[in-house]
Amino acid sequence: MTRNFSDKTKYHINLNETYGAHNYKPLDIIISKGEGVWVWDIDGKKYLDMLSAYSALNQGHRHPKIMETLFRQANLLTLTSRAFHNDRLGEFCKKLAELCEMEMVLPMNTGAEAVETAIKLARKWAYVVKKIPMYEAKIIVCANNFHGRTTTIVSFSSEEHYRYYFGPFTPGFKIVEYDSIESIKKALTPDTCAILVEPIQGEAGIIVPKDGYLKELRRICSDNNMLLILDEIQTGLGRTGKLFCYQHENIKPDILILGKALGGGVIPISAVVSTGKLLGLFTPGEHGSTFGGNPLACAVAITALDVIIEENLPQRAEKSGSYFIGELKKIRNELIKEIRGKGLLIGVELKPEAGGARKYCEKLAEEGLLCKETHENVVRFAPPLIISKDEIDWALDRIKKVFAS
Ligand code: PXG
Repeated sequence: MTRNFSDKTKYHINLNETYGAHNYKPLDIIISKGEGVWVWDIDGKKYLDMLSAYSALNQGHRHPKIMETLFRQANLLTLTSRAFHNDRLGEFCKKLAELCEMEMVLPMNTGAEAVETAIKLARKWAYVVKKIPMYEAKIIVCANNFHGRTTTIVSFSSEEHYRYYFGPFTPGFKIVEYDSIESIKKALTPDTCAILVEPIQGEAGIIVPKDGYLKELRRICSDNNMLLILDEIQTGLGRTGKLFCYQHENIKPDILILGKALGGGVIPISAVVSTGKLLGLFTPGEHGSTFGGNPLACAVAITALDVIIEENLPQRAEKSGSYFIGELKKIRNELIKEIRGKGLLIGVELKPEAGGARKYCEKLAEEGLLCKETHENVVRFAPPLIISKDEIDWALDRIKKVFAS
């Protein structure tokens, strides 16, 4: 960025770069406080958070109700491991299962862990129920997917940069084109046990498939005795204007993967949600995690879910999102290639001549708006779902200024 850094900012950037591994390239802002849709840097400059930690902050920063639960539970019990029961786990699983209109929940910590869990579950189902010969099960995934960073997950990434040095890779995945039913049909074999897909591809640049895609996926899975696994880690919990993105097409997955905003922007918690028949396939010892289902995270997640429902966050995302996209589309700038999204998951794709989205994000940050480029040419706007119309207008003034210059 072009601005002059304060000594405090320089000190922290230097510290982070000296002692922290360089696996990220963050904007040069040291954030030290957050509240609602706003964050402040260490010099007191205020910014509107238009990234929401990649949709982990749907409820906003430090939501008072979530914070109250955090403190109350922290004063009672934080961790037991799963060697014992705790008095928050069951309530959390019940609440989440009922919200999803499913039956059972397996809690983990991070998104990638939940994806790994879903993969293990689909494979066990393949051998025990579908009777695919041992270790022959295949899972169909889509090009340009993003499901996390573990070695198995990067094994089926199509992004060279995510996987190049990290082989040998886990076999058993087939990559097909996203938003193409034809390419799935061509990839089907008797050994295929599941399709794992994002209802909207977030990291690929907010790629919204054609209407009917999920419905077709559902049909293919049902017709071919395969599981539909939806990774709603980024699209779920209100982000796209429905509680879950699959509700736009009135379908249900066999396995639903959630993370991010499940922890209310406060604590990591993820979950695999499914039927009793499926999740019941795991027997003691086959899967687990020290922190998975810990009472602190479960208590926070219960309130995080309550906030989403009580404050009508899906409906608000729908309304604010249509307004926001509508206003963005009024911006006249020939470097903008496309504006797309659903609810408050919005991407502005720039033409290659624009010279990359990063510099726009840097200019927006100077104006007090935090967002992040995804891939080379897409600026993502994904504020907390609690954002008001006034705050969107505040953002639009700045976005217009940057895109007009
Ligand atoms: N699935 C989807 C659709 C995601 O967007 C994950 C899985 C993995 O979740 P965890 O909690 O393991 O990160 C994501 C994560 C990053 C990064 O810094 C991750 C995401 C988005 C942007 C950056 O690795 N999404």
